[in-house]
Amino acid sequence: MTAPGPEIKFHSTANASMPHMPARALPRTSFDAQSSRQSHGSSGCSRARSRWRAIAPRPHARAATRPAPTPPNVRAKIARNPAPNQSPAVALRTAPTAVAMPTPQNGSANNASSRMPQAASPSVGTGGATNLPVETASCRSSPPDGASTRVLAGCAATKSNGGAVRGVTRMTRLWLQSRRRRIVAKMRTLYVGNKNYSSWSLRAWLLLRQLGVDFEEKKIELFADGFDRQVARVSPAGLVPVLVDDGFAVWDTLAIAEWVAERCPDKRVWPADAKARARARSICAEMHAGFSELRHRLPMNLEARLPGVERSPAVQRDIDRITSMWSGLRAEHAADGSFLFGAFGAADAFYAPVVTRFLTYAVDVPLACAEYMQTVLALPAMREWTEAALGEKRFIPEEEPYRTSRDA
Ligand SMILES: N[C@@H](CCC(=O)N[C@@H](CS)C(=O)NCC(=O)O)C(=O)O
Repeated sequence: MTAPGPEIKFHSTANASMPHMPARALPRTSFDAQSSRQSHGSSGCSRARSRWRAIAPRPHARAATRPAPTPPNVRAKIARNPAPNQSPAVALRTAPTAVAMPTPQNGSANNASSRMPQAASPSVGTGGATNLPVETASCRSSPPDGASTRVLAGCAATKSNGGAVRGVTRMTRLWLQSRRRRIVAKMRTLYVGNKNYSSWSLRAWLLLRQLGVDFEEKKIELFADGFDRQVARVSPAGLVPVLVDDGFAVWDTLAIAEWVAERCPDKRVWPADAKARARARSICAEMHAGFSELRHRLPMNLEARLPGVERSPAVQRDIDRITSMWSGLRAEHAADGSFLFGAFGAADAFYAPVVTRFLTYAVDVPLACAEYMQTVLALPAMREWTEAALGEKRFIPEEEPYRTSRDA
């Protein structure tokens, strides 16, 4: 089997001499949550969820990860002088971050070095975003805006409270930021499936990697004995991808994209323009909820070349909708860059597995789409994923309606 290369077929140069493969029976694949539920019977959400409850953290486990309490004198000061628009209770809640900041008065990092790992260490399972005061710095170099300022409320309190916590030096801030970055890099984990087959994993992984978000990845082998057990440890939904950020699990690719957009506002998950942003969300939702024929009949399989697989009218309708969508968006955003909305973002990550499918099944596309496919395939992160996929040895029959082995 040849490695995927840029052999993209587009209308003007369609190669009629491609080897023709007989289409075999078309079982469903797992690349659709609904179909995988059907094919696995009871192996899905319900079993996974009861296991999830069984392994949920006990109260004492959560308590062990709480930041150290704010000293009484600082608590009193903060309660007397809450930040504007902040109740004393909120100021106090965010105080551990604020008081951990070094000050010119005490000339040291105070308790920062001992507190940082505690504040940022994984607190298993059920914590919400508001419990995570520090880690936005890990994927952002510029100050946050809008809703995200909430997570930096500790810093806001620092500035407006003055006294012992005013006047943090730039050097020290940078030191703290880089320290946070190192800690957080270890704490954000993306659980993915097999790279050759797992299209939803590719979407989330590509988005994070190409945007430069810090994370480590862990693979859970699809259709392996331990899959249900391993995935249930991190998500009640029983599917990959799952992003565990500081102990807080976010599952489902759309939710992961939104989480990253909120936590890392400098990473441009979505276009800056409101209408373009809405359109990008629309086509991601369309991918997420639709194109079921394409997904079932032409499952992602990066290392395979299957040019002869027959395409039903329903599959062709999905293909036509996608190529017309890509052509329209490329024409509209040509001046802004080479991706669907100019710069790379979630929309491109969501359609990346379609790009690979068009390559695997030698789908004939208009020139603008062929160019777009080249652009996606040339992304450093896409190359990295593809290389890893080609290095995987596993052949998963459940994902292979058209082959009996990797060499077939
Ligand atoms: N709607 C989910 C779909 C995730 C999904 O279907 N993942 C597949 C792998 S690509 C999976 O975990 N399959 C395992 C199974 O069905 O047991 C998302 O957007 O993340």
